[in-house]
Amino acid sequence: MFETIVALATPPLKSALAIIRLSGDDCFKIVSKVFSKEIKPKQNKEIHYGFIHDENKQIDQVVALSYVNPHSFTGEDSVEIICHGSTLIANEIVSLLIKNGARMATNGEFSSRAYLNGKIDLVQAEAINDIINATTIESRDLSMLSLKGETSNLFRPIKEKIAEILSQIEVNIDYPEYEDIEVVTKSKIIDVCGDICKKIDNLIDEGEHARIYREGLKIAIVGKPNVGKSSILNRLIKSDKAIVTDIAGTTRDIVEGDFNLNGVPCHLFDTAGLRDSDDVIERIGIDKSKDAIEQSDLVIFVIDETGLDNELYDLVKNKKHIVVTNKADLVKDKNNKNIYISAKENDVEPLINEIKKVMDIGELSVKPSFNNTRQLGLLKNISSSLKTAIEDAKNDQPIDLVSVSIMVAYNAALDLIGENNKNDLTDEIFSRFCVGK
Ligand SMILES: Nc1nc2c(ncn2[C@@H]2O[C@H](COP(=O)(O)OP(=O)(O)O)[C@@H](O)[C@H]2O)c(=O)[nH]1
Ligand SMILES: [Mg+2]
Repeated sequence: MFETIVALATPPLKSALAIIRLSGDDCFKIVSKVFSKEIKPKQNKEIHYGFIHDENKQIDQVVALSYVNPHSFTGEDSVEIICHGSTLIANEIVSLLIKNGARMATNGEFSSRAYLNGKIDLVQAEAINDIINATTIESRDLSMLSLKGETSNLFRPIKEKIAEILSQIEVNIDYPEYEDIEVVTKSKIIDVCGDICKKIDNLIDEGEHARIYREGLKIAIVGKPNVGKSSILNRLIKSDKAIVTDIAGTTRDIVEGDFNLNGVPCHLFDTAGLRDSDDVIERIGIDKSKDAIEQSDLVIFVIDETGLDNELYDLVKNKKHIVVTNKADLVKDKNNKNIYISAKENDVEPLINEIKKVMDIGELSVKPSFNNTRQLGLLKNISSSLKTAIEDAKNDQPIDLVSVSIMVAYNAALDLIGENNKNDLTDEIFSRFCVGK
């Protein structure tokens, strides 16, 4: 029994058209109550033209599309109503549908139903959100691969391998009397788990790399007052956003700006220059600068022709950072170790190249990857659990202890694609062995 849910699928703004979506057992019945004719689809995907009315009052002229389960996004009976894009009309129709028995959908409820009904797995469900939020072509392309199921497909054989070794161990433990079962030796466990680990670690590396294309980078520009931090931000974002003056302490609040670096969305923070100050407002700005350093993935530590201040450098030396000498036009003796730029002369290319180098940003070869925090966390969990199993096997620990760690890895593997609760290991065992013969 699927309760019928309804929601406006387009933004609540004035536009040419708006789409209202319903899903659930009663959606044809509910829409029929407010539509000029009964919607009784005989086949999947029918188009119905008519009017929405509340009792005798006509609300809008619409087109309704009906999808018969399981041939819909959610896998349930569904209707999409395309009405005129007035927020007033769209809200009136949604209210009317609720009055007639539908319930307002919660965030992501259509996708979550698609997942629960087995139309998509968890990685695909996450990809829908990622596609909506993508701001670069590269991140859209990455998410598309996950949506099409290619990322999950990459992982399924690995999950199968974990299931296989685990079920072999369990069968050895639980049914020692069956002679035709292959005995799983500890050296086999070490080999198989080592092999799987290599594949998982590779997926982690690729995922971490792809992640910056999807999530972007936070970069803080810090340094003494007047070294040219704000000028550098303006050059990188190609706009005069931050105020530049020769008065030290000009930037007080954080100025933010975005630029696209080979498809990686970079978010810059230009900070107040770090120095001891008695000015209350400037002090708050300096504290905010320290927060920005904490939060960023990369710090650009700017110095000028006067050189590096060790006390300030201590604040960033433990973060991933680049030291860059600005005002190169004023530097007489350049060495080949430092990175020299001149914001004034619009020469910031060496800095851009260094950011690419430090963050490993090149041409992204778009391929399926697990690239969000949840997915990468689970992959790391699988890898470390398998490594524990390998260690335990090497130390000749009892086989049931070894299998506990592999079980943890297997559960994380199921969680990754959202198959937990739906699948249980005994099914897996019995589908592989004729134990009950
Ligand atoms: N000669 C020279 N002056 C620069 C350069 N970059 C910035 N400046 C000047 O240095 C002063 C301070 O710049 P600003 O960007 O406000 O520095 P901030 O305090 O670090 O944000 C301004 O007068 C800029 O015009 C540069 O590459 N060369
Ligand atoms: Mg400034």
